Amino acid sequence: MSSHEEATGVRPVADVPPVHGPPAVRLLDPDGRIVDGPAADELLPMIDALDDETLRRFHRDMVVTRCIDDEGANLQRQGQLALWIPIRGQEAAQVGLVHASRPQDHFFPSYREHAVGFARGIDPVDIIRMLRGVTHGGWDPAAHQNFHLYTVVLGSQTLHATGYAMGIAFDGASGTGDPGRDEAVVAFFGDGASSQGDVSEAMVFAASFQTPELFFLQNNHYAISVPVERQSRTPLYWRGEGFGIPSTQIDGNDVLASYAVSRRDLDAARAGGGPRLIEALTYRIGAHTTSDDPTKYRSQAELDSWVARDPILRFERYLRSRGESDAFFAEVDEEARDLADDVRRRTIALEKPEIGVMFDHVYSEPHPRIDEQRAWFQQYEASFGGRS
Ligand SMILES: Cc1ncc(C[n+]2csc(CCOP(=O)(O)OP(=O)(O)O)c2C)c(N)n1
Repeated sequence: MSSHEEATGVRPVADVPPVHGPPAVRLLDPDGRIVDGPAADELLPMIDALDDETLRRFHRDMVVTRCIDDEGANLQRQGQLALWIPIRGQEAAQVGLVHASRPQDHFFPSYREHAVGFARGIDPVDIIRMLRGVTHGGWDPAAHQNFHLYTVVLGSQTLHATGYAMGIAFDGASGTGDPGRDEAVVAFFGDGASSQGDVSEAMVFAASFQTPELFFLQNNHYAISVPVERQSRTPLYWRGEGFGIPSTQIDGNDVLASYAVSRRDLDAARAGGGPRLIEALTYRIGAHTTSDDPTKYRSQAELDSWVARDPILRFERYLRSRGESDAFFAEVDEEARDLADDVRRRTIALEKPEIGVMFDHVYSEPHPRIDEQRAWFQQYEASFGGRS
């Protein structure tokens, strides 16, 4: 009996055929050493072209995300947030991708893309605001570095992303030959979401209309408690190939692999080469959300094996081998701590929205029915005497 079967009583899918295909692209091994090989020949020149400051930035963005992520979980435990969605373990996949993008690219996240947001320059409190329930949405991507609203309905954002990418193609805003202007779209989704019909539909349209788009699949091995083996009998990146979308599997805990493959694929998509898919093999170290208990469906041994492949430690080893000092790592840790403290202070200071604000943008013009509903709601809230 496997550990998963023992923990859940669910039998794993039987007779999964052996998987063939190239190994996942990896440029950095868990000890932080550059890996040689065919992928390296193609991709390492992109890494060699990065200056020290950019490499430091990769580390900083991962550490800041982790620190704010821990703070988010603490805030939830203290009753300050309704929910938190931990990202620990997935920092490298996301940070590498962000640094491979251009400011004009649009991101359509799911709900665990905190590192994408933070590395892109989103104020963490804007994300926390949603999880504290003090906003009814109304997110303007143009005011948020082209980072669209978090999406909880699994896979639906891949359709939004593909529609947006089709718009870019129809407007002639990609493939112009000017990389400074050409735009692309990134659609984020997970291994569980890959079972949603929406994702297949999005890939059909993307392939048919050759959208300037990157499907970024973070395979963190679980859809809440369901292991990836139950979602697919083949590696997930084969799905993309089946739709005619060139697809690559990467070691998602290697920030350099994520950067280089994303850079290659986004450049190709922006230049008019059609959609691409990346499957980043990674692991959600924490719970699915703060409402979940992963010890019910994962073994300690499995968890330990992934903790040993921690993406931040791996990159820190690499930076140290290049001569980065203790002082640098201490400085980043302190900066991350300060930012997390600031996020905590500002979260607790967030005010409740005014009663009735949810009625404001239902119609562009005044509407008697809405006025009636607003008045009823205000009266209802008032009946609690300020205790609601
Ligand atoms: C359409 C839909 N069905 C079911 C759910 C409930 N649900 C929320 S998260 C989740 C698992 C998603 O797993 P995955 O796509 O691998 O993303 P991860 O949470 O691992 O990042 C499910 C089934 C939902 N939010 N939307």
